[in-house]
Amino acid sequence: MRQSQAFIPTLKEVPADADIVSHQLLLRAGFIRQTASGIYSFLPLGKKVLQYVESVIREELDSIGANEMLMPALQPAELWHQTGRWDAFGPELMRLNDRHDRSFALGATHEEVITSLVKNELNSYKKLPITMYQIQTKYRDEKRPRFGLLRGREFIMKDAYSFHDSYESLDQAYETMYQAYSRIFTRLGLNFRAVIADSGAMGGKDTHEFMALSDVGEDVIAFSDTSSYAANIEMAITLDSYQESEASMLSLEKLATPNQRTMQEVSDFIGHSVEQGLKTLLFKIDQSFVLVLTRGDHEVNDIKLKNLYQASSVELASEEEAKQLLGAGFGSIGPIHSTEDIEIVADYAVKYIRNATCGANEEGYHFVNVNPDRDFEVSQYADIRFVKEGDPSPDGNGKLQFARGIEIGQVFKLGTFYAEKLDATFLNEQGKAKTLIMGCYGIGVSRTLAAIVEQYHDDKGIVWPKQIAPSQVHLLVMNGKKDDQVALADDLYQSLQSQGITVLYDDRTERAGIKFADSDLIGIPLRITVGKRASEGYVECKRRETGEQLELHHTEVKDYIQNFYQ
Ligand code: 9G3
Repeated sequence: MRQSQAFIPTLKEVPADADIVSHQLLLRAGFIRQTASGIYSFLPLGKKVLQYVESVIREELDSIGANEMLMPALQPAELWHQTGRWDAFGPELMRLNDRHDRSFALGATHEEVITSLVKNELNSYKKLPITMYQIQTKYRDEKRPRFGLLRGREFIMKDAYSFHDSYESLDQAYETMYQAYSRIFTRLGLNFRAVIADSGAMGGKDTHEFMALSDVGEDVIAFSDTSSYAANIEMAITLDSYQESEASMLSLEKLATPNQRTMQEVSDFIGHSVEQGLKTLLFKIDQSFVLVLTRGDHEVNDIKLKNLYQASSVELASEEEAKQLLGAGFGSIGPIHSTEDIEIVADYAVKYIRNATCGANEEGYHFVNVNPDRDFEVSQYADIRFVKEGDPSPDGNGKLQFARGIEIGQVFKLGTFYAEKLDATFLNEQGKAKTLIMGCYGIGVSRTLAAIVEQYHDDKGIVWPKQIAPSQVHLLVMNGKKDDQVALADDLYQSLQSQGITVLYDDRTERAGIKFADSDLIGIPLRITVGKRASEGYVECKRRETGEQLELHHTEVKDYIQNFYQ
């Protein structure tokens, strides 16, 4: 591609409304432009990189026998009514009416479409298992689109769906797809972790998320520093390696603790560590109140609470409700109370606390020497806390560390949720109609592109990994007015391309400084500069990543490039 004919509008300045590096650089290097909030155009260089990312995905999915197809973005509302998701999803699901006033969803995902398609076309166990995938534009009307391609309202996703006659078959497909994802993200050069995740509203059981490690990631993951254990923080667990305390139980006392509200304040006031405190929170789980207890230094994990109760809603009660129910505000509530019995659920760590402190359900008073099971009854002990850095890894191997990640892929075992709703069955060997079992698998393609830039850049611009750079060589001619330079550069442009090497040729009449700055921004791994020594046939070769450069005779250039890319 000649830059004199190319559409690569680079920017000198950092755009004001871009807060993360990948968003800034993709704009400045002329890869994308925002059309509306959360909606982007991919300019030529951005489209090229997108193509390479997609080709890696296609190769790996085709190699495991998945069938590429393409489904419509316009989805009839009826399908979403059948699965109950038309109402389950609110404004995030973009909807429109056609000229006959029939309702459609703009596809946020395609479980409904693919399941209804398979239902009508596939009816025998002989045709199972089968996996279909597409690389297609998705629409989700995010409340706060931000971070460029990382959280857009129109984005490109590879979504795959597998259909099975048994859970063993689903397990195999899940494992195969998991391995394919690992190969994809490894080939794309990403530093990623596959983490145990929460299947949430998706129903289904197992699910893993593929996280590209990055400080701008929205998710927090916990992983062992010495083993392969890794989980989304919502799901991360630790070894309940609490030991029985030898301390003997002291007698319960009520102390005045004026104006002491937080665990830290009360603990300091009483004179013991915050681990000796009993944190009491009043939750509304579905419609009933539950007192939730954790050790003073732990945090309640509402996802674990939700999964424990299989609840559809879990939220903190208001201070008003706490006062009505327990007679005190948040800083003074506790599990020892006289009101009608409220269920008490406690984290395992609470079981082993001796002589703890907790609110006395009276403003400005706390109990000390509180002992669970003696002074109050716990309906059930469970793992309901967030793990902390340094907690033992649940496999007993190492300690947990935290990192932030960008979710670039997820694999789900869906089970029969959609097939039941859409009555998608197949005839088994005995000729009996059975409900299809499904898996679904996503990769955020445009998000992955941004995650790569987050992991591959320096202070001058993007530093593309070799295998997905918009071209292999960036060829610059220093002075477009010098015939010998232009002649040599033109000759190299033709000869390299004839060898199948992709070249971005900066043949513009810009001055050298602009060309070098743009080249650093765009981030092509290898730069060939034709300058003063063109008359002797020599060019300069510079590696973008390391800055290493050397003079080469133009006859050596091809081998050097092929060497660099093999
Ligand atoms: C919606 C909207 C947003 C959504 C969904 C539906 C997330 C929705 C979960 C998935 C699960 C898998 C197939 C590929 C891999 C991920 N956000 N999810 O279903 F209507 Cl507005 O998309 N789908």
